Order: sequence, then structure tokens, then C-alpha cells
Amino acid sequence: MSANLAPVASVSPITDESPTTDGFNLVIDALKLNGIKTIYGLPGIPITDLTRKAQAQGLRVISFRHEQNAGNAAAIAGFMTGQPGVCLTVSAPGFLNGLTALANATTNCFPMILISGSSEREIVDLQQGDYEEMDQVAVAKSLCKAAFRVLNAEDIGVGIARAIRAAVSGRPGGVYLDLPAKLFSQAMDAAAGTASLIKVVDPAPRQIPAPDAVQRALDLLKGAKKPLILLGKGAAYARADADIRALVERSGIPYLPMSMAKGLLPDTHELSAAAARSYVLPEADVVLLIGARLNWLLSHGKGKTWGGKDHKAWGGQKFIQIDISPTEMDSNVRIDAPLVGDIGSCVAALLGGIDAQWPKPPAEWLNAVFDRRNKNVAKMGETLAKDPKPMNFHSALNVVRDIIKANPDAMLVNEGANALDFTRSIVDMYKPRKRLDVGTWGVMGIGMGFAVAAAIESGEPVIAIEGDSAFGFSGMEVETICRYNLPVCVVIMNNNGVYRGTDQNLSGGSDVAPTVFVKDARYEKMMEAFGGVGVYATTPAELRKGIEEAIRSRKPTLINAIIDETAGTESGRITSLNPAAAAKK
Ligand code: OXT
Ligand code: ADP
Ligand code: MG
Repeated sequence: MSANLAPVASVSPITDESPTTDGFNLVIDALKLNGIKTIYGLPGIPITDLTRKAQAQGLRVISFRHEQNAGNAAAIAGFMTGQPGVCLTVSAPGFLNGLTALANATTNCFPMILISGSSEREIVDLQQGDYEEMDQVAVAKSLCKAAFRVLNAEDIGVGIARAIRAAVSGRPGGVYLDLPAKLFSQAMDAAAGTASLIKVVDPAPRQIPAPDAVQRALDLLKGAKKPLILLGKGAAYARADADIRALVERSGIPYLPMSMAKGLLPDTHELSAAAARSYVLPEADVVLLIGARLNWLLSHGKGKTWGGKDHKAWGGQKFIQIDISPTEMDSNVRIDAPLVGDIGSCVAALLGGIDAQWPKPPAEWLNAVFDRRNKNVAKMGETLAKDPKPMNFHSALNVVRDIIKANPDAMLVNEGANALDFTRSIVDMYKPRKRLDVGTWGVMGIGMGFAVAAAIESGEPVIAIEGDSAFGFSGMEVETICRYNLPVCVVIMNNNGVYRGTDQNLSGGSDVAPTVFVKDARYEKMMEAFGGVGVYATTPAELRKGIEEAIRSRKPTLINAIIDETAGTESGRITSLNPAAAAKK
């Protein structure tokens, strides 16, 4: 035991003979006991030794250049695996850097635990100006599902167990765990320490829906003339892939995937209505939401998107909603048949009522949906077949579309505005949980953190399609990608700015417009600087060669794809949310 760190009174007394353990080891043992294999983090006081010891004891420690990226990696690892992703940071500024990712994880319902070291409680609470002083629990509380602080080594097991349960049970989300510096070197009897650890049993218990709620949902669905199924990222997270597919196929109802639910069924599935989105939303009469919230991404379930006469009016649809969170119901419009429970159990229960006699949706509805879809797909095909000079989003993404088709196990990370929206509609996904993007907040900066975790958690090649602005938020992590030699191919859709590169300074002054970047920036040299492969691509053929080679070699690669700088639109597909446009609606 270190001389200046006496055990606190509540820790079991230890004698010179008895083997001891300490806070460092107990944290590591508790994580390992609960199946945590990887820590995403950034070392420094007071957690440097924790990262060293964790690595020495078999945990994989992925060390980042900025905590926000480590946090994003942990969050998406949580989505990909269903186990909480763990991010480890230093106190105050490191903690704050990780907090955006924690809040984003909570917003997106991704299970994640942010563990931060913190300064001495006695000094922090008296506000005496400690090194990196901050009441981190108080700050974190409003941005996550739960926040805990552990003061005694003997409570580490409970602290980690509670953090795991809070992160994955019910609606998943972010949890903050505060570990003050003193905790790490507190010693206690080794046997008592081991006995204090908790292996969490059934961390995300199934939640079975009530039979009458199931029957209500089935009755409503059965009577529908124009039914629609809407799959959200909760459905992807739930890992009920086979049953969800069976529900769609047995009922014969067209479905629409939200962005991160793409691939839950292959986007080329005959019942996909993705290419008829603006037709099916206003036309449907009964909508079954599975793990999707009626938030801004679904125009709050009302307004013109849903056929309402103005932007606030209800469109007349009846909703069935499957969600684990009872308070999600009626959050925006009336939910006629709430089905509260875990998606696996709810979908299985619905399937129980969908037998061979189940009436298929009227042919009139199906024909109308598929006509519209087929027309849009054909129109898209024509656009994708063009080869404009300079390359634009379509001709570049046509290459990515082919490559994902040929490599359906590859992970696709995506952020930007136009770079995001075009990728979503052009690049078909074939397998669940392969598309990782900006999610509920539309947040820039997830790119490299998600890419690192996607490579580590899946072992598959990762293609990160990045707007040039989006990339800038986490671009320094190309060093991390090179350091761990990850099979990540970053493709920057370089149109010289935020949305496009042609805006003018309205004052006529010499500064460029706020949305414009350095022209013809050589981003590929950033990857070369750390030993990776850099590619400058001005044609679809060069882009194709670059990505294919990256997938073959599994070498860290950055392709600077030069896109027509006039090609993008303001805010991509969500131009109408800009205040001036919104005021006109
Ligand atoms: O039915 P219609 O006719 O409407 O057609 C639809 C589909 O039917 C059809 N479709 C298809 N057709 C044929 N074939 C197929 N397979 C097919 N599939 C679909 O295509 C259309 C579109 O389909 P979609 O996408 O399903 O439908 P729609 O109507 O677009 O859906 C609505 C939404 C809302 C669900 C959807 O648009 C959506 O998910 N949008 C997400 C938008 C989003 O999150 N954007 C990111 C934020 S934008 C902005 O905030 C940015 N910032 C500010 C900033 C942020 N965000 N964060 C932080 C921390 N700081 C600042 C910044 C700085 S973006 C940004 C950077 C931008 O610059 P970049 O350089 O990075 O990027 P570039 O723009 O590329 O330059
Ligand atoms: P999208 O953005 O794709 O529409 P959202 O993030 O809005 O998806 O919605 C996801 C929803 O899924 C959340 O309301 C969340 O409570 C729910 N959810 C997540 N996991 C499960 C699960 N296992 N069972 C039921 N609901 C879940
Ligand atoms: Mg751009």
C-alpha cells in the first residue's frame, strides 16, 4: 500500500500476511468478470496506471487522440454488441470531452459507460481549486440515464454492476461512473475483494408484452387497408432479425427502414418501400413502428409528410408502436395500440397471431407502393449510370454501392450532410447493424470513433463515407487507425466545404464564406503522414480501385474523392429545417 494513501475506515482490515488487492485491480476484475473486453479511452492523471494495468491483464485498451472519439467508439460498440461500450477518461476536461459522446449515446439509446477519474472529493466539494476540479457526477446527471460515484474499493463491484444494468436494461443508454483518484490505490483483502465483485445476471431482462396489448395490435393491423411497417434502429439493436423478417414476410406488409435499420432486411427485399418514402408515409392507414420514435426524423408523426393539411395536422394514420419504454407512447401523436416490451418478445407475440389465414394487404395498396418504388429505383439507376466531370455524389457513391453489394459484411460509417443523405439513399445495405451514422442528433464527429470501434468489434473492413467538414471533427484519429493497423478505408467526399464549396462572403470582404474550406485540400496526406495509404481520386474508376485495394490489403487508407464543389445543397435533405426556410413552411 502506498504510504500516503491509507485505506478508508470502511474497508476490511488487512494484515501484513494476507494477500491484498486494490482499486485498480478491482475495477479491471469487475469489468472482465462482466465480459468487457475492450476499453476505449485516453490516459492521464489519475487513470494512466489503470490503462497500463488493464492492458497487462488482458483487456484491449484502445487509446485515442481525443476523448470524444473514444466515447463515440464506446457508444457504437454498445450498439453493435448489445454490451455496454466502455470509455475511460481523465478528470474535468477529459471527462467533458467524453460527455458529448455520452449524451449522444443516451439520445440514440446506445448502451455505454463513461468512466472518468476525478479529483479529491474533500477539495472538490469545498471548491478549493484542486487539479482538474469538477463535480463530475452533478454535471453528467442530466445527460445520461444514471450517474454513480464509488468512494470505497469494496463498492467497486456494486458500482460497475449498477452501471452495466443501467446501461443495457430497459431503454439502453449512457451511464456515468465516477472513480476518484484515491479509490485506485485503496487496498483491501484480496479474497474479500473478489467476493465483493458482481457478475450481473440477466442484465437486459426480456419484457413480455401483455396478451391484450398484443391482440389489440393484431386487430388493428388486420383491419388495415394500407398497412406499413417502420423499422428503427431499436429494431436493429434488438437482434430479433429472423423474427422481424418473418413478420414482414408472413404479413406481406411493405416496410420502411430508418437509416440505421437499413440492412435489417436487405434493401433489395421485394417488400422494401424505402424508395417510395414520400408516398407511403402520407398514404398508409395503419403504421406499425418497431423501435423507431416519432421524433423529427419522422416529422413527429404528423404534418404534410404524413398527409396532414398543414405542418401540425394529424394525417389520419393509426399507430401501433413497439417500444421498451412505456413513456414513448403518445409522445407526439396518439398511439392506438401501444405494445410495450422488448422487441424480440413483442415481435414473437405478433407472429403468434399471424398464421396462414392472415389476410395479405390489398393488392391495390401493394401495387401502388411498388409502382412508385420501381419508378424511383429506375430513375435513380439512370442518374447513377451517368459519368459527369467532375465526379459528383451520385457517380462516386455508385462505386460504394457496388462495393458494399460485393462485400455485404463490410461496415459502413457515414456522416456529413449531402455525403450522408446521398449515401443513405444510394448505397443498399444487405445485413443488419452494418450502417452506422449520425443518428438521432445528426451529430458530426462520430466518424473516426465509429470507424475504429466498427473495425475492432467486427473484424470486418470498414468504409467511412465522410463529408469533408464531417471528417474534420475527428480527423486526427487517422493516427489511431494507423497505430492499431485497422482495416479502415476513409473516403472523403471533398466538395471544398460545408454543404458545398462555392458560397461567397456576403460582405465582399477578403475572408472566405463561413462554409468554405481551403480548395483542393490534400486530405490523403494525413493518412500518409502516419504510414497509411493515401489516394487522390478524381474519377469513379480511381475511387473504385482505391476502395477495392483497401479492402483487399486491409491497410489503413484515406481516399480524397474530389467532388463537384457545386453539387451539394444546403443541409442536404433537411434544408427545410434552417430557420429562414422553416419560417416559410
Ligand atoms: O420519396 P422521395 O421522392 O422523397 O425520395 C426519397 C426516397 O424515396 C428515395 N430513395 C430511393 N430512391 C431510389 N432508390 C433507392 N434505393 C432509394 N432509397 C431512398 O430517396 C429520397 C430520400 O430518401 P430518404 O433519405 O429515406 O428520405 P428523406 O426524405 O431524406 O428522409 C427524411 C429524413 C429526415 C429521415 C432523412 O433526411 C434523414 O435521415 N436525414 C438525416 C439528416 C441529418 O442528420 N443530417 C446531418 C446534420 S446536417 C447539419 O446539421 C450539419 N452540420 C452542423 C453540425 C452538426 N450536425 N453537428 C455538429 C457537432 N456541429 C455542426 C455540419 C457542420 S452537416 C455539417 C457538415 C456538412 O458538410 P460536409 O462537408 O460534411 O458534407 P457535405 O454536405 O457533403 O458537404
Ligand atoms: P430511429 O432513429 O432509427 O427511428 P430511434 O432511436 O428513434 O430509432 O428509436 C429507437 C427506439 O427503440 C427507442 O425508443 C428505444 O426505446 C427502442 N428500443 C431500443 N432497444 C429496444 C428493445 N430491445 N426492445 C424494444 N424497444 C427498444
Ligand atoms: Mg463538404
